[in-house]
Amino acid sequence: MCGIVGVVANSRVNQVLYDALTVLQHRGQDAAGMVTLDEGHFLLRKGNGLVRDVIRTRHMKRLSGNVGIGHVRYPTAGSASEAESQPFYVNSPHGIALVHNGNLTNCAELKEELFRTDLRHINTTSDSEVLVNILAHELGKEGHGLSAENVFSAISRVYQRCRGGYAALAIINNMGMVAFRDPNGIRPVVFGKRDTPNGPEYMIASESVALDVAGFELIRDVGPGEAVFIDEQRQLHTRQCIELKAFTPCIFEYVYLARPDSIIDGASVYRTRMRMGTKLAERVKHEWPDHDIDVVIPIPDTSRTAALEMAQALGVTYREGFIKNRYIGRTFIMPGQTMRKKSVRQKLNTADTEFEGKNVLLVDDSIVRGTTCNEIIQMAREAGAKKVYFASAAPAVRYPNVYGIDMPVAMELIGHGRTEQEIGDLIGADRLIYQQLDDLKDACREVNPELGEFDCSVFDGRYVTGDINAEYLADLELSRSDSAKRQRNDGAVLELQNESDEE
Ligand code: PIN
Repeated sequence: MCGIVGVVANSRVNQVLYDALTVLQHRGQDAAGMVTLDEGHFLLRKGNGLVRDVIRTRHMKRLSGNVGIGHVRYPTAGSASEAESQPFYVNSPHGIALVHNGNLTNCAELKEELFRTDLRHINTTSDSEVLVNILAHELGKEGHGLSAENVFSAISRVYQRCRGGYAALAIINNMGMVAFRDPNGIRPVVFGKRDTPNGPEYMIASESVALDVAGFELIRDVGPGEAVFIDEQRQLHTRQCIELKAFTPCIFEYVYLARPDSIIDGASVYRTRMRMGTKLAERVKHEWPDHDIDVVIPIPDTSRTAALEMAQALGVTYREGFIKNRYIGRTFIMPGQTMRKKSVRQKLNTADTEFEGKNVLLVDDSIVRGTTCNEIIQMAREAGAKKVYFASAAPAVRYPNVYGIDMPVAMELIGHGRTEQEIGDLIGADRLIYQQLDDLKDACREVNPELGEFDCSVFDGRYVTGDINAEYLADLELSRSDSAKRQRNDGAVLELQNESDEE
């Protein structure tokens, strides 16, 4: 998962971009970067780390220009190396800088095509480098002077070639900025406007919260298979560039990825999480009418919204029993179960009074690997709980994600191939309550009735793009497992050291 933002303004954009990136930081903490365009020159700063660590005052001083794009990365495809931080740049045609959130599922074929047919070399394992080259190649076919029409016809061909879930933003030198979103609308991206005495300014971003902080008014989401182009004269052009397929936005954005104060595809993320809590309470009432829950305790932060609603609907006390250390330092990328366990106790502590002698219902947004909830249940018992029940605001995560969320591979998911009973036993809960998938979908649809189907692949294993087979998933297993990451990160650590040596 990554965060992207772009601004076309009438004055320097570096600060607006920086602020937006910090607001999108929850979408990725591994790398950050920004490109601005000043009188035909692209100015770039990117690297591994948080926004505040990568982009310093000395960099801001040279990031001049009224147009720019920014990125925060959580690695999905490719490695976590410095070379794969974004934006990516290609010099031909025109000069293009691009940021991307998502994952191209046909990346290997595209890379091959780029090399053999389009005569373009890809120097990293990042699918974003592939995407910028595909866009460049298609724009190149449009010739010299580019109009909105040329941009749209190039994007139509990008949509025909690129499969998967992706939201991307590109600056085309001397032309403007273009945003596009995969034909299923899996990854989110919105755009908004603010008026200034010198004319309108536009922001395009992964989440509406970025627009809010900078005073841009949300216009709407970029539609699936649509393109939004803002030209040099600050004229906004939009076009449906490929026949509308099934619109299936990623439901996991509502579960956990997005900030609660964002509006995604017309639905307040906060409100959807409230409904998830109500639905969970209904399930308890229906399946366990004689429950003996004394207190509902959220596992901070995301689950608070659902837990509070759940407690209210059940008529049970809500208590903050886990306190999170807000000042915890950056934990370097440490795959592996032992480190994960240790980091839970560094992050969370119990307020024992809220557990002693009580039957507690702990609520989390989801259960992925099951390692942290296992640890948390033990902590609740050590704090004196009589019984520890566990509720997940999302259904069992059973399948890997191929559309840009850094989920573990199937064998690392506690829900893969296991029944709810088996999962409950493994995490050590006295009872486990999962959200039902239809209830989760309804929780979102009740907030925006125009929402229909979703990409729910991590829950139901149905990959909406129709191109995912066993072979693809086996390859994913090889490249994304904990051990594969450990090998790659050895390299990444070296690069981090090089960076600090230089500065
Ligand atoms: C919590 C986010 N949320 C917590 C992410 C843990 C799964 N995990 C998914 C639960 S917060 S595990 O918003 O960052 O506070 O099942 O993999 O152990």
